[in-house]
Amino acid sequence: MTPPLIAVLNGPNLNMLGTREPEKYGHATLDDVEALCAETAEELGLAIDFRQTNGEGELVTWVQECRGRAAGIVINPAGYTTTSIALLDALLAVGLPVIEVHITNIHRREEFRHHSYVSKAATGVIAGLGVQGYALALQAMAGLVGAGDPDDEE
Ligand code: DHK
Repeated sequence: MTPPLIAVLNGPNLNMLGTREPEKYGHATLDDVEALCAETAEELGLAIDFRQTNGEGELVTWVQECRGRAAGIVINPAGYTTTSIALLDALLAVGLPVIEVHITNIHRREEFRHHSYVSKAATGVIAGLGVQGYALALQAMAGLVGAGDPDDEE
């Protein structure tokens, strides 16, 4: 059985993980996060397409391209969480299960980080659990898309 494909999309400044405000975001780099996602996905019988961009338009295009290609989207929209109606519209347009991830607990931070447009399209939201939130999101996604046991030969 072909494993369901999950797009793991990362927004602006997440390419700087590891050196960016480590007291908030931790020491793991984006490569570490990709490795964690790849390992978790394999255990769960999922395939991933892991990407990062600083551009809002590119993120919107990647979401659009998920239609007919991916079974679900795990997204850390980063700074576009609170600003991007275009990203929300793209997520609504593709009609796939979406899990929104934030490394930090955005609700304990500045007021302007509390409101998320993306949450209006999200099946679930994970915030404040560090990069482990990505692994938890993939676990939840496996349930949502009905991923098979990777040891099953069917
Ligand atoms: C990452 C960012 O870049 C911020 O803009 C968000 C989010 C929080 C995170 O916790 O992963 O406000």
